[in-house]
Amino acid sequence: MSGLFITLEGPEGAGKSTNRDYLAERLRTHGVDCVLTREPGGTPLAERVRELLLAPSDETMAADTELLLVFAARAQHLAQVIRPALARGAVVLCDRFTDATYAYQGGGRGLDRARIAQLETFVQADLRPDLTLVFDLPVEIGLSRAAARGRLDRFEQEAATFFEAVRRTYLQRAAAEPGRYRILDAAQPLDQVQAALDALLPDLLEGCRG
Ligand code: T5A
Repeated sequence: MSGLFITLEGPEGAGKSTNRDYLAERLRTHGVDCVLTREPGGTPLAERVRELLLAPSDETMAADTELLLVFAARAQHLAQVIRPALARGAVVLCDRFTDATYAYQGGGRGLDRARIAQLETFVQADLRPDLTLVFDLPVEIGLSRAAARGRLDRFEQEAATFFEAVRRTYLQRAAAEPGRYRILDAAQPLDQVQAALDALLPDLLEGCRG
């Protein structure tokens, strides 16, 4: 058996977690076994790496350190959660995955994409998401949603130009591989975003059966 690997991506405050939960609820009403998880994180050890990545600190984190931590957490997450769930035939709904690395460490930090690709192959071998939902919205709307939650994490303290590069990278990657990505307009009211997800449901259920 082989499950379905769905990732949810987008800039800060795009509604990924909210819509991951919504999608899981819809799929479960059709009897689908869903595993909800997130990156960085998803296992106790990987969640500790997440804390290192997100905590503001007086010591500047080198971009390479950030990149390696992200992939270290991912290796653990794949081994403990994602691969076992897919092997038993579950649908994995993951809030961020390697597209975020291309967007944040590649687009935002300016790291060489070829080096990210090397680590991607090293850590994942040939595993890639079956479907990636990109929740796209103007940077200022996402940041204001994130700011409404209170204290900003290390990434959220970046300048708007960083997040413009993040957003651009997601859109470029989606344009380059349209078969894997669906772009949703996340600036719309939540009920409209969720209506767009409902429209994807028949194809998703078909994918679960296939
Ligand atoms: N990161 C991650 C990397 O740099 N490299 C990597 O490889 C990976 C995997 C943490 C950080 O790690 C970085 C990127 C991130 O900066 P995260 O916690 O997933 O990753 O990142 P955030 O984007 O900060 O998560 P958020 O929780 O802020 O955003 P979500 O999940 O997109 O948004 P959500 O669902 O929590 O919604 C935010 C708020 O907006 C409201 C919600 O109710 C909530 O209050 N909302 C809406 N309001 C109005 N209209 C809508 N359509 C709305 N949708 C949601």
